[in-house]
Amino acid sequence: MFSKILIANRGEIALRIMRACKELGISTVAIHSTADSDAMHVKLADESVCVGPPAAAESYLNIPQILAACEITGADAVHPGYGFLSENARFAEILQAHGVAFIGPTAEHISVMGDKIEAKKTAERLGIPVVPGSDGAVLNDNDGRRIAREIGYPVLVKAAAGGGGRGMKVARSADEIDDALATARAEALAAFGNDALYIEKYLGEPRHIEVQVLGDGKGGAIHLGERDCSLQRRHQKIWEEAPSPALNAQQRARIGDVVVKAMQGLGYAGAGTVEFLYENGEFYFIEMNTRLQVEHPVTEMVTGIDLVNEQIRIASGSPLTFAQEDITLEGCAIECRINAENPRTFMPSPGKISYYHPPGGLGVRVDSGVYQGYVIPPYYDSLIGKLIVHGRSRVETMMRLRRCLDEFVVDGIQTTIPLFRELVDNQDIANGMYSIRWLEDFLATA
Ligand code: MV4
Repeated sequence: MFSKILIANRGEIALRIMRACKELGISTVAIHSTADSDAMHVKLADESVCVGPPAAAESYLNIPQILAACEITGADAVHPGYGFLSENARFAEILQAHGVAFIGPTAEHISVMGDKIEAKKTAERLGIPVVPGSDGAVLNDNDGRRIAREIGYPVLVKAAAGGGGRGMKVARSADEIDDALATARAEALAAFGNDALYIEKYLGEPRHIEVQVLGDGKGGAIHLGERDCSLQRRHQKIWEEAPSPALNAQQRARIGDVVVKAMQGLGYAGAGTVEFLYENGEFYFIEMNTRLQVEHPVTEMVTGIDLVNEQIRIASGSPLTFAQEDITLEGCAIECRINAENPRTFMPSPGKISYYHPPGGLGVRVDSGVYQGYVIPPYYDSLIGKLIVHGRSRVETMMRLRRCLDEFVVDGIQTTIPLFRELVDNQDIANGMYSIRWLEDFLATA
């Protein structure tokens, strides 16, 4: 087992990872920018190293500085959290070359899943159902037109280097395909320096359902059920829940089984998430995330399993703590992302938290990196915390969530809490009847 872990992240996720380290008896090193000297993750770590100025490119993404911090402190492993360097294959490789373990999958698996065309080919080869579409990259505009005609309109043009919705264009008919290809290609080149495109049948109103997996890197893998992350705005999830209100036990077992077999075939190591669009009772693979995700706590609440603890054990070469038959899903968990933003416009709202009172009680978890008197810097993601509520049924969880939102006080800045107070009282949300389009429609009309 590792003796000292450097956490290459900030905010609530850095705290989350430190808690797992502490329970394993592992000492912790925080890194921080000059803007984060007063951040909670620095206060809670055993040691801390300043790695650069406020801009993430020069601090939290600064590989030479992070390597130096490992060397200075004698850290034997790095946990990257989410975002920043978490899906950077080169970072994983460089660490290993310097004798520091990367707490995550192999650089090879990060790299394969980072290329959405490679990821889709790999998924298909491993028996995962994919969205009907081009067989690999579109060669040129002629090829694109032919493929779109064969798939049948509407189609979606996607960037191989994309993800998170960037470089995507819908073509509703043959009239729109040339424009979609040209625009997507230009956007992909500008954003990623890679203009490779692929085409898929466009699904109109799917749900976003993702399956959590753990692999031991030796052909062993288990799944921990799914999360429904359909409630999002501009590809930013705001509400996630487990289990999905749209699935029954048979559907869950079927997709879980497919994903586990694929991860066993891949020899996947660590925590991963296989993302699907779900429409008319069918699952279609879109992407795989090779990191711990923001919304991992809802899975922890319904399974009772500490995913970060498992990640650390796996990276140190230990076997999985659980077999598939040990995994049972208990009740329902919902996560609300508390962002320092205007709850209507989503404009960032950094500044001083003049008063802070988080909710508590049975089935309540608040993962946050802030405290009363803390000044939220303007340089980073606006996520300041997550409210995760667990109950025996979805109805109980919703009642508890409403109570927690009433109890939660964050003064001095704007937050998304008032939006969640609306959602928890909405009939569609109460019924679990929502697709990936629901929130944007709601915001446009409410
Ligand atoms: C799609 C789709 C509809 N049809 N693919 C958006 C981000 C990227 N990860 C995949 N995305 C989508 N792919 C086909 N063939 C709709 C989306 C999509 C979406 C997916 C998941 C969650 C939210 C979304 C919001 C808009 C579009």
